[in-house]
Formats: sequence, structure tokens, C-alpha cells
Amino acid sequence: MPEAMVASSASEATRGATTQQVDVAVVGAGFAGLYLLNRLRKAGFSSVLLEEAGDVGGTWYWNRYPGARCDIQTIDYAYTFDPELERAWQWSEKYATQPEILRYLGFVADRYDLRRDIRFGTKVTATTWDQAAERWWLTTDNGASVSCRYCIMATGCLSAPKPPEIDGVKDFKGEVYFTGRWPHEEIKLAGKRVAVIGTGSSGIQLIPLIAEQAAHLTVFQRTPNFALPAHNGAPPADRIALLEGDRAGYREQARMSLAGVPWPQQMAVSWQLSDAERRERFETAWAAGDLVYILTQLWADQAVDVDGNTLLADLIREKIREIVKDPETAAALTPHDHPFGAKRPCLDTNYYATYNRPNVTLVNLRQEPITGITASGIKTGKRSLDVDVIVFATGFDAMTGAIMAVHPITGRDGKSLSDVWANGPRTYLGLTVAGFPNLFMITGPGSPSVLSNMAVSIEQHVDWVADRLIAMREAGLTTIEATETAQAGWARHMADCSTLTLHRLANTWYTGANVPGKASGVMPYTGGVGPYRTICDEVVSCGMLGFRLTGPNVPEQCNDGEVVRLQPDVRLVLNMLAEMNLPPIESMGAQGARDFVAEFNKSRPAGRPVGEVVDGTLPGADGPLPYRLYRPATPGPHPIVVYFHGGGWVLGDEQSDDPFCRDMCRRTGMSFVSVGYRHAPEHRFPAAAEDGYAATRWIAEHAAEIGGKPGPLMVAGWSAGGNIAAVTCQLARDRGGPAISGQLLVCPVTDCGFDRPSYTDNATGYFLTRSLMYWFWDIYCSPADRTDPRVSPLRGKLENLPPALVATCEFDPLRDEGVAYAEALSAAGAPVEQLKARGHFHSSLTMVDVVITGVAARVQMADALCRFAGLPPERKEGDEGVRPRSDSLAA
Ligand code: NA7
Repeated sequence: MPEAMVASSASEATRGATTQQVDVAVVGAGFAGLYLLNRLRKAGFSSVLLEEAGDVGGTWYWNRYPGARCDIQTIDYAYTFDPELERAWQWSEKYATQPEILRYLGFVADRYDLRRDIRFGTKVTATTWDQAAERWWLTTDNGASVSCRYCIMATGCLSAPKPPEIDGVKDFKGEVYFTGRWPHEEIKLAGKRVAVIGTGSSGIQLIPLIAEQAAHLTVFQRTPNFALPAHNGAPPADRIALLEGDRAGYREQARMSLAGVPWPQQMAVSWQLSDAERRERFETAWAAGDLVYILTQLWADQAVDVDGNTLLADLIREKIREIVKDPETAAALTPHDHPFGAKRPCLDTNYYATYNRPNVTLVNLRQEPITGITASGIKTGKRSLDVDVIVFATGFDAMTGAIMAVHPITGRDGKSLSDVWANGPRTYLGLTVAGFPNLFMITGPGSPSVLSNMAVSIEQHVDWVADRLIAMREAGLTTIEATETAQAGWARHMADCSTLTLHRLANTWYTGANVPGKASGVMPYTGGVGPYRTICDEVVSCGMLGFRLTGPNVPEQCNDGEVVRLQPDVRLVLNMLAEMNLPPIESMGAQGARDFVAEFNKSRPAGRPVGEVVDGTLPGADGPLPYRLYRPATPGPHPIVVYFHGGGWVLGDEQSDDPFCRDMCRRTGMSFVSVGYRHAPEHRFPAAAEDGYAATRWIAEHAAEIGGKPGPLMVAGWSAGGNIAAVTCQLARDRGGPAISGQLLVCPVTDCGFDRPSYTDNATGYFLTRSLMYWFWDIYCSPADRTDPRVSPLRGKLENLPPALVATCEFDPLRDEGVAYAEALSAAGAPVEQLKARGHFHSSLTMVDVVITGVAARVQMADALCRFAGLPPERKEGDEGVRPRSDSLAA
């Protein structure tokens, strides 16, 4: 360390230490720390990198157990910031070994002469924010403390090994090793009796190699994991050709992808594929030996829907049974307690086949838990096993462990990070924490990190942070801190994202469940690296949204707010629509708009299978109307829901809300009859209302004929269809039936007034615009008729109407009139449940397989329909964690 970089100051003297003064201190010399140091140095910041280990490498320095490899293909698991560096290094294998990755990181450190600013063998013991000096002060266990303007934790997500939590480890007289702290010297296992505890990625990589050496290997497995053959070998020629054909394009695709590896978005859903097609896709994936491929490329619903996931998990389970000869061992190795991908799946080489060896025994800890470790071996509930060596492959205190290992981290007003995170990590973007100015984390909790190719996520974070520091320096700003509002908004967005995938359904290190006493919740960002990147960029383009910035000679800046208020999938849909740059629907003319909607609907995923779909006609108010009946697969007769589609009384037909009708039919076990009522301009007011009533009456009278349960039925509708459903209830009351036991009104039109705040707040930008609503009204109904309750049910008599569920969406011009109708119905004595879908737009709840976060709302709607029909609520596997919570749906 150059002498010039060591200074003493009065305040530091009082701390009794020599202090190194730098602009930026970085903690950790892994992938993230090395790139940071390079960028910071190039940008002219004085920096020091503090590293506990004796050399660079981070997780790859410590995890040197036999078989340790990356499980993202190496051509993707590498730096991309310098094309020259990419050309200068050739990987020898598809999945490089730990020694090769460590050599690569050493090569990078040398190439950019990074070691001269790294203090090895130096553990950061604590860090404190000095408010007066606006600097962090870091104490270390070796040499000078550090005073810096910015402190960046590049400590890694999987670098703090978890204690084994098993009694008696100290009593054991044999050798003990931890995969996460493997010795540097060669360990000789030949002729020894070895125990391995743990079957995560580390155990699964290590076990086959130990089995080849040891006299006997006993594997202690608590939870079986899914593992896929890596088919390692030379880097695949097709991927190399793709990369070399267009290096920049390839890297950009990775950056904008979901997982940080450039595979396309899969569109086909499982139920569109035959068994044979699914099996063919699966066999291709099994042969490909690529985790990201099998996690993303088979069918679109595999990661988001329990049914789609089970189809894939069953195929993997079949493979395990094929490979492992002893059926009892095969059964013990087969995972059943989590969806595939919800717990980190593993890549293996001969893992399952290892259990066919005579010198390998599997101990199923679910049947005989470890009771303790003795001087000679391991005791379970059923037996004692003497061993010479115990290997703990028991994992890490992931994501937060290495950050919290610097203890305490004391921020503004003396607050300690461990207190602030006592109930789980809270961050803004996974990069910063409110109350901890000028402290950054690379791939911290709340960022995509471990759910992505870490190399891509690290580069994005490092670039984002370095660019901010440069911009702050240029603007004369010296502190940056996330606001509480922004951080709370990010927590909400994280929770919204976690309903998108199945990670919430497994107890894993993603959720903190592997560490006793750790607060539980999905820690990585599940919304994908591409969307995450655009959000980080949006924060900047919105004037550092959610950050407070100060400087000595400039006014404080704080553009406070939440960066994502839309549900994550709604955001994607709206961005996609915006990119299409469509002309306004109202400019297309009625027929043009109908053609457009028909074309648009073709691109939607097909709806899910139901028992039967029957098309027919029924008499409307003035001639026959088409209908489509969705019947559940269960034996009938079923309660009937008469359904009216959306489309502003102008667009759509009895098939246009097909995915929604199928979903609700499956969830409720009820028959849905979607009615093709007449449309304007050919048939103006009150045609649609009168058709709705006539159709409901006919269906009630012919319920048995169409396989329905006679007696009261229910009505439902979305948008203009919600309007027709509401009107039908009023007409049925006034015209002597039919009996209606409940009404489900989804974003209904209820009034002809356009002056409620939702009409102004959401006038543009959320697909259903104010001007489109004006157009619908003009086509359907002349101004003189608009106060008629048959089109403005809010203006009608509201007494003696059936119970209702009224669903409204936050970003919808129709929101407030829906709420007004619910309140008015309730005031008139009807039992009313309101569902206020936060972060959703007008079409959200009916776009079943596109807007997945609408599932909680659909569960609530299905429950309401069951209640109206006097049935218990339906339960569908996979709805766990998405049932409405008071905070999840409230606007
Ligand atoms: P993991 O994936 O956390 O695996 C740890 C394994 O150890 C797992 O099978 C655990 O069972 C088991 N374990 C943990 N504690 C115990 C105790 N007390 N008794 C018995 N078994 C135990 O860590 P890895 O190092 O394999 O992999 C971490 C990541 O590194 C990996 O996902 C890649 O991203 C790279 P459990 O499942 O908790 O029942």
C-alpha cells in the first residue's frame, strides 16, 4: 500500500488508528469487486479493495472442493465490459472448473493491474457513517482503518457459510471439511469412510467424485433436489458461433433477458402441446445440459403455474427412477416438496448414477434425522455410522450473511443494519438502504442476483453505481440516500413480483428458510434482469427517483416516489403496447377496431382446457344471439354464471373473453355462459341491455337443458359487460325475475359522468383512455338517454339487488364509478365486497395468462361466486401465497 494513501487526522487519531483515506472502499475481491475497482480507478476515484482472503476470487477462492464448477455456461459467465478481454481469454470447457475460473479472475486482476489497490488478508470488522464528515469509517482486523466517501459491499451472495447446526461437531475425532471453506492442499480420501451432509449444488457436484475415491461414502440427505446432467465438455460450438457472429447483439440480448442468458422468451403454454410434444421438448432440454434452457425454454407456464410446472417435474422424476436402480433409494432421491426451479436446481455429472455404486449409501434424514455427531461418526434416530471424514455441504447464510458479517454497519442516527433488517432485508433496488447514505451493495437482496447469471447482474450493478458516483461528482453532490417511500415501494414491488413465479412455494435459501431464525421472504428480485435494468435506468431518467442527494454548495435534490406502481406484468404489457405505437382504437372506426381486436386476440395464449365448450344460440330481445358455454370437467349439474364480455358495447363477442371464462370456470367449478349480445353502432342503446336481460331469462328457464343447476343463477361481466350484468340485476328485480343470487362486476361502467378523478388521473397511458370511453359512449348511446338506469345503473334504484363483488383497478378511468356503485349498492342494503386491484389497469383481471399477478383477484372473485352459490370456496394448488391480503389489493 503506498504510504501516500495512509493519513492521520484529528478525529481519526481520537479513534486511535491510522486511517487510509480514499474516495471509495470496496469490500470483497470477487467478480464484483474486481470490476468495481477497475471502473472506479478509470473514473479517477481513489479506491481501496479490502479482501479477507489471500487472493482474488471471492466465492471461487473459497469453494475449491472437488467438482466445483459454474453452472451457467462459461461463455456467458464472464465479464463483457471489454471486448479485448473477451478475445484474450478462451474457456476450455462448457462449465469451467473452479481452478479455471480462479485463474481467469487472477488473469483479470493482472491485466488491469488491480492487485496494487487490494489489501488481502484484511477483514472489515465494522463500519460507521460519520454524519459530520459525510464519510464511512471502516475498521479492519489487519492494518489501517479506512475513511471513505462511499462504501460498496461487493461481498457476494453465497460467501458466508452457514453453521452446521448439528450438536457434537467439536467432539468428532476425524477430519471435518466445509465445502465453502475447502483447504488449499489436496485432501486424500482414498480408503476412508466419508460422510457428506447436504445435497444442494455443492454436495451434488462433490458426491460423485468422493464416491470414486472413498472406501465408503454415506450421503446424509435432508431434502432431495432436482439435478440435471451437465453434459460437460468443450464449449458448445453453436453457442460460440452465435456469440462470435454478433458479440454485441448476443450480450445485449443477455442483458435484456429474464435470467441473463440469451434464450428467447418461450410463448407456447403446456396445454397447447401434446404429451409427445412436451416429451420431445423435455428430452432436448435433458440432452442440452443447461439449467437456464430447461428453466425457460420448455413451455411458458412452467415457472409461473403449478400445473405447468408439475408436467416438467414429473418428467424429471421419471428420469431419476430410470437411473437409480434401487427403488427405495430412487424414491428417497426424488423431490416432491417443491416446484421445479423454486429451489435452486443443480447441474450434475453422474450424480444419480453414483447411488448405484456398491460403496455409496444414502441416509434419508426425513426418516432418521441426525441426532448428533460423536467422536467416531454420526448418529441418526435409527443408527450410528462410524466415519473417518465428515464433509459439510450445508450451504450459506445467503444474500444477507456476508453483508451482516461486517458488524455492526452503523448508519445515520446510529442505526445498525442488523436492527433495520431484523424482520428481513429492506432495500431500494437491492442497491441501497434508507438510513445508510453512500452505502451500496452489489447484487444485494432485492436485486435479481442469484436468480440470474451473476456476471450480467454484477456488471449492471457496477456500471449503475459507478455512473452515479461520476454524475454526483460532476454535480457537486456528496451524499446519496434512498428515501423510505422509495424503499417501501420497492418492497411492495418485490412482493408483487414474487406472485409471478413459484419461488414463494419452497423453503429455500432464496427465502432465508435454510437458516434457523432468519426472517422469511423471497429475497432476490423475481421480475427478471431485463425489466430490472430498465427500472434502474428509469430511476435515473426520472431525476434519481427515490433518492435524496446533497452537496456542500448545491441545493438538496429529492424527487421522492415509487419507481414501479404498476404490477410487474402490467408494466410489461403496457410497455409492449407502447412499443407497438398503435393508432388510437377510436381512430379505426367500429369495424376497423373489431378487426384489430380480433387480430390482437389471436396473439394471446390459448385459454386453459375446461370440461367442454359448447356453442349455441339463444333468443335475445330481438332475434337469436350466439352464446358459448364453458362447462367444468366435474360431473354436473353445475351452478350457472351468465357472462357478458367487455368491449364498450361496440367490440368483442361471446368468445373474446375466452381465457377469463375458462379460468373462472376452472376455479369455481361452475358453467359460464358467455352471451354474444348485440353491438353498436348497428344496435344502439338499449339493445345490449335488453339482450342481456333476455338472455339471462332464457338461460334461467333452460338451465337443466344446458347441464346447469336449476334455481337462482349468477351474472358476471367485465367493463361494458359489467354494465350489462349490473343492469340485468336491476331489470330482473323490476320485471319479476329470474332469480339472481349474485353479481360479479369487473371494472364495470356504471355511470355517464366523466368527472371523477380516475377519469383524469388515468386519462391516457393505460390502454383504456378517456377518449376511447367517449367514443364508446357516443357510438352506443345518445346524450339524452345516458341517465337511463339501463346504461347508468348508478342512477337507478339500488334497493333489493343481489350480493355483489365489485372489482376495480387502480389505473382505470372506470375505477371511481365502480367504487361509487359498490358503495351505493352497499348503502342500499346489498352485501357488497369490494376488490381494489392495486397496480392493475382496466384489462388486467381478464388477461388471465398474460397478467399473472391478477391471480389473487381471480381467486377472490371465484370465492365470491362460490359464496353467492352457497358453496365452499374452491381451492386450487398454486394459489398459496396469492390469496388476497389486505395490503395486496387495496388501492
Ligand atoms: P445449499 O443449496 O443451501 O445446500 C445445502 C444442503 O445442505 C441442502 O441439501 C440442505 O438441506 C442441507 N443441510 C443444511 N443444513 C443441514 C443440516 N443441519 N442437516 C442436514 N442437512 C442440512 O448449498 P450449496 O452450497 O449446495 O449450494 C449453494 C449455492 O451455491 C447453489 O445453489 C449455487 O447457486 C451455488 P435442505 O435443503 O435445507 O433441507
